[in-house]
Amino acid sequence: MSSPQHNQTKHWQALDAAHHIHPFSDTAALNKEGVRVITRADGVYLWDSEGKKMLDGMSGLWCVQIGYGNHELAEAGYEALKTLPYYNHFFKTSNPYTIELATKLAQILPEGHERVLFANSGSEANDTALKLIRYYWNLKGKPEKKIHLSREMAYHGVTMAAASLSGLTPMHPQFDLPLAGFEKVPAPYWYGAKAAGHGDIAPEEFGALIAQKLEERILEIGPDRIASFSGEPVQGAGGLLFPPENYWPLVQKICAKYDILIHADEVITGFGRIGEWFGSQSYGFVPDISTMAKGLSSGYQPISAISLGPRMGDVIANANEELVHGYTYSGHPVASAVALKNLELIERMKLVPRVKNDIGPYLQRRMRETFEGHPMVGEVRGRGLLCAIELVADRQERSFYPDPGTVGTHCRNYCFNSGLIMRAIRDTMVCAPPFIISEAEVDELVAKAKDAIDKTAKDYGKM
Ligand code: PXG
Repeated sequence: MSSPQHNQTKHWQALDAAHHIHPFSDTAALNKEGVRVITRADGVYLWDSEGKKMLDGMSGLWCVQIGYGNHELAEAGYEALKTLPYYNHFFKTSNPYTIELATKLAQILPEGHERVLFANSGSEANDTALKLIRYYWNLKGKPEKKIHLSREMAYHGVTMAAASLSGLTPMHPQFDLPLAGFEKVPAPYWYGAKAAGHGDIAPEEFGALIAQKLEERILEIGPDRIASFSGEPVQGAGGLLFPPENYWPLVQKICAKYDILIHADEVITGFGRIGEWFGSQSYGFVPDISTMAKGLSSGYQPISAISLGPRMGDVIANANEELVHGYTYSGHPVASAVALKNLELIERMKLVPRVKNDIGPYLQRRMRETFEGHPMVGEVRGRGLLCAIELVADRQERSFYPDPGTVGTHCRNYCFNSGLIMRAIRDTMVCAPPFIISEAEVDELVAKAKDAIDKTAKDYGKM
């Protein structure tokens, strides 16, 4: 450690500026402004190095399901660190934490998902999933099935393949992506349908239309060339896009018709976020392969997993040859121990039914009644503990502000100042609080969001 100086925060900011490049940040601009140094967390709250307390409406980056400061999780990690801080699974070896975690996952995963592989992040899990999909088709004697379909505004991570799979276009030009073989189809973003020229279309009609666009694209490319369709059950970083109820069942039918594997990216929707263990269960479809991270360990350790349904699982497990893939830290014992304890705690504390029947509906009701008729709010949408508030230029026309992100950032700054962390995605304010949030804390979140949105509306002449 460098020696602390009179102003500890300024000292840290200077060192951070000199030596640390941040993800998804304009380095020069950030260095000029100075980072906020987060020093401590407990429950749903964070504290920075200046002692400012903030309600974390985002569970970090959509991941701290169980809330901060859980001692049982800390102790599970400490025990594993003392007992077996590291060993791998390459040399015909395994460890009890990872074996038990894989078994626990098989119990809670969608039916037929009996086998899992481990990795260390959502991006790695998605990269692995794409490799396994390619391998599956090679084993099946269909090597021409190589194209991966995914959706506009999808976020699947940042590795070469996961970024190629992502449909948020700003992620591509800096790195000459997407790679060849990645094709996009439209997203089932109903609120944006009018602005996109679909008129006053009803949600179910729109769900059917967007599913039909998928089928049209499959026929254009040729089903024999398509390996997989990837999708987040609810698109997260793309703006919390909840598909109409008929969308996923239709997608499942279309993929079955053309023999295309379905990959569910459950990195945000997994582990109870929208009221079932997995988002595919909430939306009534069964994936061939699922990827998960974040809530698997409540973010306490970096760990992710890839689960295989019967179709892929049987073929890959019975290939009778070496699977030439795996990371040094696949199934890390400490991360596995923490993830296992996390799943046990989520179960013991009945957090998934709490999100579904209790605190989730409470948040949704409070948000809707608070923003009903608000002059700047086009729509409040959500499910479980995911909620989005769409800030719009004209509610009747459902039209957006011309420079997407400006109003959102303006509002987010008000949130920060009042001690509430919410994300702004374009001009949509989103929250995804920890599952242990109390009703009083939901009230605080909603009141602070209302205050920030009112102030923004005033600044933009809406109130
Ligand atoms: N899939 C989904 C659906 C995600 O949300 C990833 C994959 C990649 O996971 P890793 O662990 O590689 O980051 C994610 C990650 C944001 C934000 O600003 C969202 C994510 C990550 C960083 C920022 O909303 N999601």
